[in-house]
Amino acid sequence: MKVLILGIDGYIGFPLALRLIDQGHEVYGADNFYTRKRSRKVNADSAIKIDSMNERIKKTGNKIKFYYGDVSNPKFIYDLIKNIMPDAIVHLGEQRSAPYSMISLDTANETLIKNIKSTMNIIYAVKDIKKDIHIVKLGSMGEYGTPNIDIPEGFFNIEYHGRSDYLPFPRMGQSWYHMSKVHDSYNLMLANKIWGLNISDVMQGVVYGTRTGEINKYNLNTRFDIDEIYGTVLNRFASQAILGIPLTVYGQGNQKRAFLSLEDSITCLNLILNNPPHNEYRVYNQFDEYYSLNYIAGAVAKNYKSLTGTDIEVSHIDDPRIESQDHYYNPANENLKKIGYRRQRSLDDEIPVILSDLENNKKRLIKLRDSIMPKTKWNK
Ligand code: USQ
Repeated sequence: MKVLILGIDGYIGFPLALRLIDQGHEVYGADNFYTRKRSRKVNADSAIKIDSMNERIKKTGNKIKFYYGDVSNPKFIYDLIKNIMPDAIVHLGEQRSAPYSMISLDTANETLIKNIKSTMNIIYAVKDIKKDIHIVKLGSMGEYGTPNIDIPEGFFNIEYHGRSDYLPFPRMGQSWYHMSKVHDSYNLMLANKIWGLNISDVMQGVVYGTRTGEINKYNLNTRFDIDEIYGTVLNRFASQAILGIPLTVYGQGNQKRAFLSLEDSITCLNLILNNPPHNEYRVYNQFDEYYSLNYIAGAVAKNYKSLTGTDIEVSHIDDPRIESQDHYYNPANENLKKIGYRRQRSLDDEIPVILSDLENNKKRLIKLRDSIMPKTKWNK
């Protein structure tokens, strides 16, 4: 396959590129290094050192063809697709932080407009240039929010006032970032309805981990964020354990979220690429298991204790977000299982590896200490 990865420099994009070149696919990638730049803007950085894109490509034996550019620029996307004529596009090139989108009107607009525009550019370019391209779009489990009923994969049967229909499941994002993904999903759904585009919309949970088989093989790290803006919860807890900071559980910690390891995330995207839909808008809920935040904090503390013999404190700090604290949560993830997904790495497989990688990067972690406590508040 010829695969174009938009956002190839990111946490998921780069390990996915390594997996695909390892399997003999032709890999093309685009990025404008937005996350590298924005992360520095909020005085943060990857806690694990990453190479420049040039160095990365050299270490793969020049197997990736890279284009520098912004996916929210229509001309860039049209030229890219005309040049490459890919079989599949994996769109990971969006602003991906919920807290960043909540800093100000500027960052909210930037997130909404750039994210929605980038997906629209892809939709139109695919429709105009090569309609059979498989669009794999990274959405978020957070699009659904936390309804008091089971969460299906995208659609559900509903009866109302004596009539029934099969409709999109309500989307109730809890940040402007998550709402940008909701808008993307509706736009993709419409693009399939009117032009028959082939779309896999991936509702991904929170990803954790530092490694995949190919990261080890090529000795090439992916970025790892731990700050309050770009760091996600389990990766942050692991870095706090190494720094000896009490783990920052927001609020009561009974909030439940869907999780999967980096290795499993790459495996799922690979399975999705190998199972393209035909004239279909297909939704995958991409996660392995769901856990409460208290459970995740407990798992990090337990693994830290068994590695070092030291107890780590779990603190409950004021929740900077507006989110349900104690709620029902039961999402389905059957569609990935149907195409062959089986968990490869569990929490207890992965947490010791993360802790050991972070211990080896302790000097970098110490420099990032000030970026850890949450400053971005939803109600400000
Ligand atoms: N949380 C803490 N302590 C922390 C950080 C976060 O308790 O130090 C809590 C949050 O309040 C939230 C949960 O952990 O309830 C998840 O937060 P997160 O920052 O790990 O994840 P989130 O903001 O939801 O976004 C991340 C990625 C996003 C992806 C999403 C999947 O940044 O790109 O779409 O995970 S999901 O969470 O399923 O929506």
